[in-house]
Amino acid sequence: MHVPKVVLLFPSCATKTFGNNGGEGTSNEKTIAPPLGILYLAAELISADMEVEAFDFNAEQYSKHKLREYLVGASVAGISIMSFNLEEAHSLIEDIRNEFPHLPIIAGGPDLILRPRRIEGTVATVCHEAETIIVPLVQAILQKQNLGSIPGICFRDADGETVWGPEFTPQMNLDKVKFPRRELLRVNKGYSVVGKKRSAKITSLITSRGCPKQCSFCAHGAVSYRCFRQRSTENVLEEIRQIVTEGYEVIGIVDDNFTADKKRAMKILAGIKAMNAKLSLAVQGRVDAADPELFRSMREAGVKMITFGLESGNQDVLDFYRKDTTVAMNAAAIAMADRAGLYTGGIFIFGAPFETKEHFKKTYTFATSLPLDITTFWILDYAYGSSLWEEGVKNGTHKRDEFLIPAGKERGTQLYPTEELTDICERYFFHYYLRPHYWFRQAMKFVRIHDFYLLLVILAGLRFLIVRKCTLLMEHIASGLKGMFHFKRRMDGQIQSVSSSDGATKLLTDGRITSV
Ligand code: B12
Ligand code: SF4
Repeated sequence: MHVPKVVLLFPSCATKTFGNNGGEGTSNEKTIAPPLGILYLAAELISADMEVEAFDFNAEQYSKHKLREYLVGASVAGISIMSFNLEEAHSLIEDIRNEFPHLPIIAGGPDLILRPRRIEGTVATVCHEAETIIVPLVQAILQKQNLGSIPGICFRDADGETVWGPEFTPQMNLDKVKFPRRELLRVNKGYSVVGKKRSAKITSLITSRGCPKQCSFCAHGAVSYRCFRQRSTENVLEEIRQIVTEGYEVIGIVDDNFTADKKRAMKILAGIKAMNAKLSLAVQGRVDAADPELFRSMREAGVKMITFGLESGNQDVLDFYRKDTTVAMNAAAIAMADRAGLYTGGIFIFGAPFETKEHFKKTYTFATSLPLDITTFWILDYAYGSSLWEEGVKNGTHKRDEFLIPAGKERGTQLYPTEELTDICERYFFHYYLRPHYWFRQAMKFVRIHDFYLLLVILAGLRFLIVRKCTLLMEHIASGLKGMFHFKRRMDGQIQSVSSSDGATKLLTDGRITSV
């Protein structure tokens, strides 16, 4: 009997962002978590007796040669799309169509949940969580049936019109969803927080979908049907037992808000502790859930690191983001987590419309006053699906088809231009880590909690800083060389003069360079 093979592909993401390496593979840098979405779908397809292969081009370098090799014998190809890999997804579809013109392609992913539409080159586009959709869809494609009865999808009919399937109802009981098939990714060992060679076997886990809060900059609600769904403790623990059996040593719990329900979180943590499995975990939490007992259970269960979205050291900014938190809560949560022996991460955002340099400085000073082990400063983005983005559309600062717009004076959303905000974030980032006090505190913490994981993360952070600083330095030198001939432009955009580095300005006629 012929067993159909479905090949699921996660395109590379050329924009180097947190957690991906511009599609260059794990050997140069690090990709920190596997794409769970396609692994969830793989579980459904396998249980319907199909063969599945899954590849993550964020973790291994993309090439057409590999694509050809991976797609041999495939009956259907599936592409996962985030807004950030949209361009790469389109070119991947084009490559598949060139190499395998008759292979049906389907697409889905967060970008399509946020912006439902048909993707050119596909036989069907899924605009929802697809666990209940994927099997009937693939079967219908293989049997050449009409796709019109499959909910949550769109496709092009014989007349070239886009047709939508019936309305989709999301799965409310997440315990019914099969566990993701992590073993399918060939690059399993490549996912790491500290680089490939020294890496432990790492994976991610999602115990709930959505978040009960509604911070104004956050798009999580929009990808999760604006509802908060939690898996039962037993169901989560069963998956963790499976993860342990598969030999994983590190789990990143990637829930939008793992600490939303403290009691449930504590039950899961107690269950992990009881497994005695020598796991290291990383979680994200909200400061309003801070509680010595919760943090102690985390530590006992093997949680090494907790990251908080602190956003700001200014109350007016926190209120603007509708965080429902205070600066004092931020400070208390970090101190508490640190005391519990957890490795602490804090994320700050710069760029609320009224934020001045005084605000930024206050946030930076606040950050340096906290026992934070990892701190990042990001520029505020107006992300599609967030309420800030919606308000921006209404106010005319951006259009509906713009999905991720950094704050900036250019758009009237900030007092300073985007580039200046980016520079401020970068400057504060380096200042933060170049303080002797920071390194002294890290050494003291290492002595206190005596955890080699901490040492590895610190070394990785140090390596990142050095590499980043060297890259910036090289860029600076390169732009300095270019700057030896500095072009001045007239208001109308024509080149008016060019000045050499010795300061002598050679005038130009008619906008052309006459002599240099
Ligand atoms: C874990 C996580 C990460 C991890 C791992 C990413 C990865 N490789 O998957 C890390 C930390 C690396 C990460 C990084 C980033 N992430 Co992230 N991440 C998440 C998070 C919290 C969970 C993802 C997850 O596992 N979801 C659970 C699975 C089941 O859902 P899913 O992936 O959407 O898959 C379902 C459907 O989309 C669909 N589907 C998916 N693929 C396919 C394919 C086919 C063929 C079909 C039919 C259907 C289908 O079916 C799946 C099952 O239901 C989500 C938020 C969320 N709640 O989903 C954000 C999210 C995916 N990330 C997001 C962002 C913005 C980023 C970053 C750009 C952040 C940054 N600025 O650095 C980077 C980009 C990384 C990259 N490589 O492109 C956004 C994407 C928004 C968008 N417009 O696309 C999300 C939605 C959060 C948000 N709302 O802002 N992220
Ligand atoms: S920022 Fe965090 S707490 Fe706020 S809505 Fe998003 S996921 Fe929830």
